[in-house]
Amino acid sequence: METKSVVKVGSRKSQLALIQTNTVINHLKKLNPHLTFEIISMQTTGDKVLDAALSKIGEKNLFTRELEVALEKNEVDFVVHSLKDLPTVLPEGLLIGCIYKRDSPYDAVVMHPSNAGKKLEDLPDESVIGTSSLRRAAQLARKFPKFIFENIRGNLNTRFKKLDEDNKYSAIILAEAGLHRMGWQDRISQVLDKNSCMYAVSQGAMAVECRNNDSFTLSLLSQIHDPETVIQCVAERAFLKKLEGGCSVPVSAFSEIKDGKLSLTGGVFSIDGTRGKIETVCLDLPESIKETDELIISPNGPRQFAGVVGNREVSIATLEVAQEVGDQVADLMLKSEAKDILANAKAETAAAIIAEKQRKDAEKLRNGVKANGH
Ligand code: DPM
Repeated sequence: METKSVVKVGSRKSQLALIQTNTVINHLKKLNPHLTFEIISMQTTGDKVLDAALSKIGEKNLFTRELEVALEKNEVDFVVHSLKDLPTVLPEGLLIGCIYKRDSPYDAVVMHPSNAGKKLEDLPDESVIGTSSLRRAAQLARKFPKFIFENIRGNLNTRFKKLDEDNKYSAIILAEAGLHRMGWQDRISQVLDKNSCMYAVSQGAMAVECRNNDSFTLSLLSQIHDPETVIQCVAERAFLKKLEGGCSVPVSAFSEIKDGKLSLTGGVFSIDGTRGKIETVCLDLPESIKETDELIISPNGPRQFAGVVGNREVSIATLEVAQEVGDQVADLMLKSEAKDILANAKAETAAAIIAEKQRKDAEKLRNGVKANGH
């Protein structure tokens, strides 16, 4: 196996991305003091296109593509992502070498300063709630039909500025994990439980992507692969993968490991939140989640479960169950009215993508005309 003394790490340039990258690097440094880590940061399409909702941009790997190209070209050895931003199907030759111990998977409400101390239920009718997540808007519209949901984009710093200074939004909804990582936990007014808003698949977990033939990096990352997080995220990702969802449709999840069982609840909603379907599957996990004899290495590189590898701590048998739980929830959905809800949501999103493209083209044309002095 090739060894290295310098490990090159790709990251997005946003403050949150760099905080996440440094968390992973600092943990690895502690375990491997002889290694040096060098961060190579870059912008992704998701960072550049700030005026449209993610779901309207129409690409699955918005926040990851440029970094994956750097991996493919050997310019970096691994890349730290928010797992929820990683598509369920990764480019050939790349995989998730580890998933770091999950932070809070829940969504949190951040109020406009004039509503400090309030909860969503205290806000008046027609309050504007800022979110560009279809999943959050759909679920909250079910619970609070009196609110108006509006897009808010930009990195977390920009959103806070918009909330506090524009006086347009009464509150915005963000992942609790991101708020904690940025040190903004004091602004959280309320954390949403599974009855008001189930989280996104893999929310709160960070994943590290690397090349499937890079055994040095794979064994390095294996040290910080968190067994419980891996099992839950594989189940959640298998569910999303089978539904062929992404950030383009309102799909949500809730998973738990208790008394040797893994349970996953999945939710599928219409964009306006008027329709929804929730299904749960619970299966026994194998006696021990540890691999007893063989490591999960097949002739074609490590075996993957929704893009994730196992290690000595998480056996193939365990990941097979996790994948089965996700598949079964998806199968129940596809046999129910959720199939129709999903198809409609996908069609609506596809239409919104076309409308967004037309808006952009018209804008370009107008700007072009201006530039020509007409
Ligand atoms: C994805 C969504 C959002 C991000 C859609 C969703 C939120 C989009 C928005 C797939 N990625 O959750 O339904 O509100 O406009 C993102 C955040 C984090 C990772 C920020 C956030 C931090 C938390 C984590 C953006 N990706 O959700 O508030 O590591 O899970």
